[in-house]
Amino acid sequence: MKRRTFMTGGIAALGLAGAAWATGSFGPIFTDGAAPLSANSFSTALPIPPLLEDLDSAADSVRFVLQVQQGSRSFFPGKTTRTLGYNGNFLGPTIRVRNGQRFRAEIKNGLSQTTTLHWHGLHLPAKWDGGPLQPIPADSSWNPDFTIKQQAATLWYHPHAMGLTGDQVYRGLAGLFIIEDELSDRLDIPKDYGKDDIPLIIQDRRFLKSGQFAYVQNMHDQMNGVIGNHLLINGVMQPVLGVHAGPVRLRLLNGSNSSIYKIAFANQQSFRMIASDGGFLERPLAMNRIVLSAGERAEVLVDFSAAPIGQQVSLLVDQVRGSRFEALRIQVDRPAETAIKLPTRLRSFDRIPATEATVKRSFVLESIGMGIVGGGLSINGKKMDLNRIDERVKLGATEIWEIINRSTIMMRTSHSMHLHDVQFQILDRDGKAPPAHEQGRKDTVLIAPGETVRIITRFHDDPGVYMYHCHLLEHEDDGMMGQFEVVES
Ligand SMILES: [Cu+2]
Repeated sequence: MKRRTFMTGGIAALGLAGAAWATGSFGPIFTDGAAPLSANSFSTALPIPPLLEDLDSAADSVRFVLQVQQGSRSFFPGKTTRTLGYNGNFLGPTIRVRNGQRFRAEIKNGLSQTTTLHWHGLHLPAKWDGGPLQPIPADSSWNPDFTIKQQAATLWYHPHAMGLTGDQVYRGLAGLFIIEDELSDRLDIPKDYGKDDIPLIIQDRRFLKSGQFAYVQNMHDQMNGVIGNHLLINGVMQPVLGVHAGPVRLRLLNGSNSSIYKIAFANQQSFRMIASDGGFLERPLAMNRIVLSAGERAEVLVDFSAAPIGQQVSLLVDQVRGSRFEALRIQVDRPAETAIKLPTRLRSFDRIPATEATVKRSFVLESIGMGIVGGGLSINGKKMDLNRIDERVKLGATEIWEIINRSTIMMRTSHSMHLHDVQFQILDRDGKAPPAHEQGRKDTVLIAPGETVRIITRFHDDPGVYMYHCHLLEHEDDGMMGQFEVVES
């Protein structure tokens, strides 16, 4: 059964201002008790996004085609929801590449509006970043061409057009981007995609009674993000995944617009985290729950070796402000198919010393002039302006960025800071070293209300203009974004 506590805590946490907005028009949105809610009730097999066909026959290069298109899907019996997808109705195929390969793609925009395609987490030349500076107008194509220069990691792709990101992602535009390398080949871990190496794109949605998505409905949604009351895994509600009685690797993506998820098993089963946003950790970390903010990823290993055939384990996803969902049932349905001896060490990891940084910058995330024209969400008191470069970074520099979530009683929200082009390391949270699972490579980091997080990164190569922004997509679209230019000195 789904356990629903729709908006509990959410409204309470908002205080007076939130309550005032919340009494406005939530519109005809399905909530508790509104039937029909459960389309599937754990009868649908978890769909696995297919691996996108590489159209290039050479080993050292790949070429992909993605068609951005409109579609529809029935999330509820008798209701049709208008959706967007890449090469399909909702979400997109998984792109898998190897470090060192030349990467070419053709992105065909079949929509009636502009889109872009951003490679989230990829280190790449600025002109192929796919941010708001690289629009793909309706009925046109975009042909990125660059070399993968990055270690194995679970990344993703999604649109990033100015002011349209949240809406287009909500309607279905997102997919996984997996990089493999010699280390991921060598490690004795599950790596059979779709069998024991399972991608889980976790998202939530709200629907109107008509069956259409209920995207931003009011100012409350804009300021706090759109929090759904239905949970999707790989685009479906309440799926079932059959696994072997052995180790299984889950590649978790919080692909929601603005939710922060606490993810755990109903039986408190422990798992081992092996990778963060940008690749493998130094060693597997035993955990029994993990928090992912919007845009973050984690790879975890779950060992079902001791589970009897037929055992069922539920994956629970808690919205930090909102509902708890039984998101996925995992059923051990066959004997072990691999004899993997999970490693105790994954890789050596060189932490960037704070002393290497020559430049320190501060970024204050806050709301300004609430409710007035030009007000809303900002970074350092400024809203995103495509005609303004906010920060100039010298090519080759190592920098410390201090990110401050200046929350107020009126506007108390977490943010999810994302930098394009680079993977960074978290130096500290409010002056304290981050927990072990946050000590690996990161491109997105949760900043709690009132918290200050310091990150460090090297801006190696590739001059040009990139974005930094809050990955709560309603915040990003409201202007909580800026541009940094990597310049040759
Ligand atoms: Cu934010």
